[in-house]
Amino acid sequence: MVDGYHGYSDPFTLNQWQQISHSYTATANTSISVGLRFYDDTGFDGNEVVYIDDFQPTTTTTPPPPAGCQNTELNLSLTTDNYGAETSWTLTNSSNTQIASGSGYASNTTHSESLCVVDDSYTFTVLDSYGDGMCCSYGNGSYSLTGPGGTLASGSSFTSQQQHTFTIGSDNGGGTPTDPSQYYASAAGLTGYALKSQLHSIISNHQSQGYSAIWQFIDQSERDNYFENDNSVLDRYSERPSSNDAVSYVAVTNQCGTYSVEGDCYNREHSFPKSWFGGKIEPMNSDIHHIFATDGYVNSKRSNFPFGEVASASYTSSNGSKLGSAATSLNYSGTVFEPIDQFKGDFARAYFYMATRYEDVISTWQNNTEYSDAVLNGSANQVFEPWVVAMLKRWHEADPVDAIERARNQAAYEFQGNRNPFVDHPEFVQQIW
Ligand SMILES: [Ca+2]
Ligand SMILES: [Ca+2]
Ligand SMILES: [Ca+2]
Ligand SMILES: [Ca+2]
Repeated sequence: MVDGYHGYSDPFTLNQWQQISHSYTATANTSISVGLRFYDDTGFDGNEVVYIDDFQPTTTTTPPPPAGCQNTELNLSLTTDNYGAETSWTLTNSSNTQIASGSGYASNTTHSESLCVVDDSYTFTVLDSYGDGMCCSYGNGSYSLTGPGGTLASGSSFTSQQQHTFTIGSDNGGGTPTDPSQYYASAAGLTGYALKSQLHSIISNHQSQGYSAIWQFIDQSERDNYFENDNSVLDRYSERPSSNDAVSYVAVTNQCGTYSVEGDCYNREHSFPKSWFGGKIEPMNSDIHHIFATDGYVNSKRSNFPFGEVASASYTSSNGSKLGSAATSLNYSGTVFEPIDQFKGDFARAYFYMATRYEDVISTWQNNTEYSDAVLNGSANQVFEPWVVAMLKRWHEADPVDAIERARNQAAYEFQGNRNPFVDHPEFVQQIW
């Protein structure tokens, strides 16, 4: 015996094998004696048969600490919440090979780790096995991964997982996020419709995930982590930003379904109505940048009417979204739907995205319906009728980009592979329109 007694069997587990192990760190090359003891417990009268098999001493050599990283050193700092065991992470390279990972963390503790990586593109994924992220209902966990060029990935509040992509290369001083710093490089210096066309090239290679995957996006990334901060579905037609919601949706459970009143279920709203682009045509029909989780009933009230400012409402949702006749200041007469101020800019930037992503096909869409004609002007560059340009710019300026939209844009990028340029660079709107 070199280290006392270790590794007891469970006396209540009978008639089956139990594995018992103990590791011992020797201070020098030496011989070690291993002994086994059998205790007389209840029911053990000295005539029992005990089998011992597969005794396997193994040696592990701990490598000496590396004498400094010869490539690029990244530093991970991870602070767990009250459920540290739920947190894990992986780092994969451009061949999708996992090169580092971590799990099994103690709760409410901070772990620091240094990673030595070669030049490549990487995906850093943080996972939460329970699906409630690392913050802030049960403690305040967070993580950040930094390289010589600054922060490559950071976060705290998410659901099941959060992913970050970045590139380590000698040309950029050792680590910059792929998004969005390099994303718009080819548009540098451009303005006007030349800028818009270049943005079109940059964002046009996205991979449609299909309309059913929109449910998954909502489940993963369209949650209220901002207002009630209760992880319910963030529904822009029912959310009351400064008071308690009348309607609250549990992700997945409350997917539509049929509805007869507001509050019955949430669905996938094409903020840019699908009839305007000819129906269920991909990739428009499943493009997450203009599809939002909204109350099914309110969505049906909105129908395919243009967005606008309402003079006199015939219907008002629980958060004040209105359907009614257009305000005279709008320079449009007809029925319009007016979202609340908090989300007007969100929808405006979704429209600027549509005008840019689909500039190669959008000029014919005004022929599809009465309302697409009311909104679109038949051009590939300006895209919108003058009253719409004026209104969207007004909404864009009055409701600037916030953390909700930034997080959604990043999630959309990870979901389908392209970004909304007007969330990343709000100044592009003025430069183009
Ligand atoms: Ca809410
Ligand atoms: Ca609220
Ligand atoms: Ca907003
Ligand atoms: Ca028109």
